[in-house]
Amino acid sequence: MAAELRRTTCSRDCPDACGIVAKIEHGEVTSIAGDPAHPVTRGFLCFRTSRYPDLAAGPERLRQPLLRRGGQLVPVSWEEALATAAGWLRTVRAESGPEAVFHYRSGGSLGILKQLADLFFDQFGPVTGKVGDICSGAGEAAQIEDFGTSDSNALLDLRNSRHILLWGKNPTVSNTHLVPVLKEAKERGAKLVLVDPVWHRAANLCDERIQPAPGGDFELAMGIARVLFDRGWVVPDAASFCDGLPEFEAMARSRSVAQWAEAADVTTEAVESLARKLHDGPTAILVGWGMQRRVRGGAIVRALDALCALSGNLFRSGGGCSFYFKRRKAFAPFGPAVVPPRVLREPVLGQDLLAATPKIRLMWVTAGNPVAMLPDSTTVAAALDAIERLVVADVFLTETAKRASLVLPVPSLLEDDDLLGAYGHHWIGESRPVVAPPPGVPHEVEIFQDLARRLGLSSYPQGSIDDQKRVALAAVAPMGLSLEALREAGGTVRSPVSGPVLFGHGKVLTQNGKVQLLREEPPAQRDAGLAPPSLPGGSAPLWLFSNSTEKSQASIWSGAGLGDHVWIAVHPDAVPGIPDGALVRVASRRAELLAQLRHDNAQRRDAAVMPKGGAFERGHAANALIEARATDLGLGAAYLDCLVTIAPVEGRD
Ligand SMILES: Nc1nc2c(c(=O)[nH]1)N[C@H]1C(S)=C(S)[C@@H](COP(=O)(O)OP(=O)(O)OC[C@H]3O[C@@H](n4cnc5c(=O)[nH]c(N)nc54)[C@H](O)[C@@H]3O)O[C@H]1N2
Ligand SMILES: Nc1nc2c(c(=O)[nH]1)N[C@H]1C(S)=C(S)[C@@H](COP(=O)(O)OP(=O)(O)OC[C@H]3O[C@@H](n4cnc5c(=O)[nH]c(N)nc54)[C@H](O)[C@@H]3O)O[C@H]1N2
Ligand code: SF4
Ligand SMILES: [Mo]
Repeated sequence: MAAELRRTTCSRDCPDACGIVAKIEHGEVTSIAGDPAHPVTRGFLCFRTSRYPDLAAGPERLRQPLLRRGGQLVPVSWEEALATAAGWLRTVRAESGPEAVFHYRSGGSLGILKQLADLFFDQFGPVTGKVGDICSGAGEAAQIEDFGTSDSNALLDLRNSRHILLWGKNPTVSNTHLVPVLKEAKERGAKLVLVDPVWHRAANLCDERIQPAPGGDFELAMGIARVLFDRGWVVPDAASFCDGLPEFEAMARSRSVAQWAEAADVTTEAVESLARKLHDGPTAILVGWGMQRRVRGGAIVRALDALCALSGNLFRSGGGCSFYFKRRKAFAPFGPAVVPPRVLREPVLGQDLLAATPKIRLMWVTAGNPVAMLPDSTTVAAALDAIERLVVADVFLTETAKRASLVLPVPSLLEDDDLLGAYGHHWIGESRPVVAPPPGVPHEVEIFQDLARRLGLSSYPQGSIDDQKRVALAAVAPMGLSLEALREAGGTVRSPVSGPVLFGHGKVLTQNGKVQLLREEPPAQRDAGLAPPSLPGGSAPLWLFSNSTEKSQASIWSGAGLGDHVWIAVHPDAVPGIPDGALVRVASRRAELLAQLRHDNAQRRDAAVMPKGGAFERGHAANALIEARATDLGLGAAYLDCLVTIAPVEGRD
């Protein structure tokens, strides 16, 4: 039988939402590649998803529902699984009210139809919900405060930039399809600057590299602001479109450029160079997600927003301060917004679960692995273990699924059927099953349709998956983006509700149409009060970066994975006498783990870098070391406000 090519869209939690072309032979996916016709994908996929077919065929793939009996997870029929789930939901609601049920949904699939899981729990309850957003909470809240929305100029508008500032961003690893756009901009003469305490491969793309102190971006931004004010580089009409200009100016002028530079641990030349680049625009600031995962993260993003506005780059093509692309903007919601009876805070979920009174008796996890991915894994794991009924819907047997009372398999990203918006560009995509899921595995929406029938939720939508897609596209279908139009176009269409420039007319979307400038200095980064224990032969406290790695999507690893030990990369001067490759103790205030040391001369001497998605049970999870703390805005998680010490393993070195 000849090979057949089938198209879909990647639904992983990634800015790129790639078009995928799958090669099918004898009913199986033999390889996948990037869609050459997709304007952002341009024919290539990342490391982790190119290898996804192996993962989906591997031993961790869930194929049957599993029910805990006598302490073991045993395979059961779908009928038994769904009858059990419905029975538990009914009983807990009858005995303890809907607030005893908690639905936790994360970003394992960004499919728009995943919101039908939320609709189910809204109609069944409403149940206890989560507030906050550990991924982008602080940054989005900052931009909403300043601009009234968090969205971006069109991705390809970067072709019009004279300078591009990659601020705490590593596109090579976590936004791969931005790289060709950056290269194109360079070919047109744009200059690129990287501002990141960590040295990574994206540095090779850049003309200038600045490695500020971790979290020192606020001071760096204020130094730049001071230069803009001193040189007359603040646009003359700034007061007409900004609120808070006198306060912001006073803050910038409260220290000299040299003082700000010193506090950020950069040279005054670096500060001046960045100010000059903002003045010599159009200059785009591309704000990464890393630095907003700090207690002062919201204030840092607000400071960058202010630099963009005051230097005259906010309203112009080639400019903008881009953090996020509003991926749901084109889609209609499936139901009205519902006020939950109570909420738990995502960044401190373990603590909030343990403290909840009355207790959470049933927790349903959709598309998340909180044990590995939320801060303070030990507390999260203990909180999950204390719940009477934990239901986990996932593609793989994750560390969260292993703790469940009931595990429900769902289609993999190559078997799913959904709609996708992207948070790194403005194209809309359709995902279509390129192969069938394992026998009996329903579409995730069909799980909720079945439960709704069992529980008598008569207004839960019971139509086909295509019907649900049409509901989601209702607002944009009259603008030419119907399901049929999407299919005719090969599965990808540019969103009709996003233009080339986000704020074209000198106005933002705040209540009074003016940019709201940051008015107050946030507490110093060093006030974090997170000193690690002192260990014999241990290093000075090092800031722990738990960054994305090419080989994993959060906790889901492709290829060989981490092996026996998680790695930690540091400058050799930070760990005098400990050789490259040695096994070391890594200790924070919360916990300690073993890691394999990697010497890296390019890193700052106060930084240590680990992958973000290591397994908790194997002692590979950065999140075991990280304290659960919320950010200043948006209830994000301050993952990066973590100090560790690195010490030799006694008797081994
Ligand atoms: N391969 C891969 N790609 C992914 C993911 C993945 O797990 N693997 N995850 C996806 C997800 S969920 C998201 S939200 C996105 C975004 O993910 P990001 O968090 O943007 O991705 P990272 O590549 O970890 O980049 C964060 C960068 O911020 C830097 N940083 C940290 N603290 C500071 C600071 O104080 N100042 C400055 N200037 N920089 C700082 C880090 O050193 C790092 O280089 O990526 C997505 N892409
Ligand atoms: N230390 C540290 N921790 C971090 C970060 C960091 O930078 N440092 N980054 C944070 C960020 S940005 C994020 S977004 C979170 C990510 O945290 P999570 O969203 O919990 O990340 P994953 O481990 O990818 O878990 C998603 C799960 O969804 C499953 N899944 C995929 N598709 C579907 C589906 O269609 N239905 C269902 N039911 N399940 C599906 C996947 O198999 C996977 O197990 O991690 C955060 N944790
Ligand atoms: S994970 Fe991101 S880069 Fe990789 S295929 Fe999916 S959308 Fe593309
Ligand atoms: Mo994320």
